[in-house]
Amino acid sequence: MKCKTCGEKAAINMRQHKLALCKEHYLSWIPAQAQRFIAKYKMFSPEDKILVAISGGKDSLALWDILIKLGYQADGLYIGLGIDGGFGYSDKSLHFCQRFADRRGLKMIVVDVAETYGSSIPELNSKTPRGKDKPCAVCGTSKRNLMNRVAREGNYDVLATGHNLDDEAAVLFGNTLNWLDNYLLRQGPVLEAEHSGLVRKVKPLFRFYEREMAAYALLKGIDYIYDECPHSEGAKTIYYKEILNQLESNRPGTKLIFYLNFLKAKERGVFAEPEIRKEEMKACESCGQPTMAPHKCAFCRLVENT
Ligand code: Q46
Ligand code: ZN
Ligand code: ZN
Repeated sequence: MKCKTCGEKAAINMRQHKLALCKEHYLSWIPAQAQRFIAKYKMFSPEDKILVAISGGKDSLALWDILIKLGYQADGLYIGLGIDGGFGYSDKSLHFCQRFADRRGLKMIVVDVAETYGSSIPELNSKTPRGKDKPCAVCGTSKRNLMNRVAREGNYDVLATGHNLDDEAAVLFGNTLNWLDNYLLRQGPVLEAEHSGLVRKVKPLFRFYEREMAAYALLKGIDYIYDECPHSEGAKTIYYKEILNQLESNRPGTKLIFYLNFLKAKERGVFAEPEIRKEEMKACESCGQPTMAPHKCAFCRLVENT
């Protein structure tokens, strides 16, 4: 297989795009594509201050790398969840993020949940009525609150996350199987702030396959944590990813078509907009962030319960 641009030996063959590229041309193709998507979906401009949520995994570190290469002002945000899993998952992931930032002289903000709020995510979870379940619901609530808070306090214009096409297609698959129209309505590469206290969220990698991001990180020499969070094991999204991979291997491009046609259907107004939102949100009595709850937001109730 030869590179389509220079005819040298290809480093990657992307059947879904009918495109093979060598290392050099792949490493310039990915940022150029990312820039095309950033512009097409009006994610942000060079004047905007971007906060990138980083986990130490390949996607978020590749995203940060690409944004810096494209000349954007992007700082990193690492949230220390205090997840051990028997091999120090959180400590390890912090180490990869810190090394990435230090080597490139980038600004990284670290919020350690246990240091700031007195309990780690598994500890906060153990004190809830469903404390024996996985901590993912508590983790999600906490991450959303903290990402928004840091972005607002630091005057960032936009929060960028490293979700790739496989992540997005798997979530879409689950939302569609269960016909969760409220979730479908709020799924997309750009989530506008529904309230002045919320920051815009964007997913610049949403059109890249997971495999393309792994290849980018590898060829670019980005060191990242290979281990997944121990609580991700057995998650439904992993099962959905496997099913989508089977479909993809028979018909390359299936995931991309599934997701892009969903976005088109949304644009055509297939999903009705609910009447609620903006006006009904109030400031949390504790942290001041917008919430639909009557007094305190879900995160403050979690933290104050302990
Ligand atoms: S939610 Fe659950 Fe993830 Fe949090 S506890 Fe781990 S698997 S990190 S995206
Ligand atoms: Zn080439
Ligand atoms: Zn709050």
